Amino acid sequence: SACKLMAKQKVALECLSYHATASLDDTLRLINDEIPSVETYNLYSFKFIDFDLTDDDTCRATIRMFLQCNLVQQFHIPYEVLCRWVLSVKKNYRPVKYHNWRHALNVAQTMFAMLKTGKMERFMTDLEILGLLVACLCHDLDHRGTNNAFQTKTESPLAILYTTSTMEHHHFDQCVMILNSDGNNIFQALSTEDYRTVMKIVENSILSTDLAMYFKKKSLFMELVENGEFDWQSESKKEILCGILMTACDVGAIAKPWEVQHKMAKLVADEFFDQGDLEKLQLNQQPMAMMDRERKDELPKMQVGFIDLICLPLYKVLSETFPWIQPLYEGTMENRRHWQDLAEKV
Ligand code: 5BB
Ligand code: ZN
Repeated sequence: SACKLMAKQKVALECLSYHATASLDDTLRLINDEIPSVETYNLYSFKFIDFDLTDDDTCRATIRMFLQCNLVQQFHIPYEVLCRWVLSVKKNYRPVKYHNWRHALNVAQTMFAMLKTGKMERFMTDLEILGLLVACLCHDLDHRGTNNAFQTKTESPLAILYTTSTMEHHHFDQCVMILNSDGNNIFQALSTEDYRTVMKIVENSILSTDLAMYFKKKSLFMELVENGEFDWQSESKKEILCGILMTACDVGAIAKPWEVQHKMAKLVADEFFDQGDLEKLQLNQQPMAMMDRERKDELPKMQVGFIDLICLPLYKVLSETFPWIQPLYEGTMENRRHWQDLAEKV
């Protein structure tokens, strides 16, 4: 329709001024860098922390995960293209408080730890591993620090373009745009069939990070588990499994050691409060509790709610099916105790 076309052009115009891929200088610098070991960055651990890493380190850690999964050799990814792509992805995250490049890296690292330490690798083909890592790194591209409801309320061009899973569709769009930029296509050597398959995995996985999708996927997953499913090979079951894993990684901060979780929750809250301020100022609306600075005392209680409603049920069913990911469940339980203690003090 004319409306959608207008919206599309507005989004495209806005992206034209913002989007850029990595410079040759930065790419050459990364190519010539030595890539430290998995152990140097603690990449196998569910307790990985990015706080002490420099921006250069975050790129090297990303490359290390691709090398460690043997994806560069397996899919003939030219090393120069991989380096440029990582830098381009990083560049297309905005400096918002939580949904920034560091969050994308953390989600990808949690996926890496799930595949390796959590032994989920055995249920995945190499192509699926490639798709999942790419999806994790790209799943919040160009996030503006505001959620889907905000896009709808403000009638942003993005909300006109995509009425459901608005931001997630945009994250996938950005992912495709980067891949289609000169010298950035890490999938360039794939056969037509593999290319189609990996793009489908990336799309499904990114769209699955919409919380609205999660509740549907979780009940489908539970059904399969209750029916004693042990064969995850069919395409539809893989789709559900990948979607569930994406959510498990997306909320991975909730399972980190307490000091880290505490800091991360503050960042999430700060981003929510910024949206709340916009709602007050731009829309003259009273924001929901979660986004209202005046109600920051309720944070511990809300974290307990988030843990009970989303995180614990998810990690519980996952670790019952795949026992090696139990550390995520344990870590979340531990943090629940801390948040509950704080909630009782208010
Ligand atoms: C989440 C769903 N939302 C529509 C309403 C509020 N809830 S909530 O009550 O579970 C909630 C979650 C309330 C407050 C929260 O944070 C206060 C700082 C959170 C929360 N969400 N806490 C976190 O530590 C994290 Br991480 C998140 C995730 C934020 C991004 C949402 C992406 C969900 C992917 C499945
Ligand atoms: Zn995310």
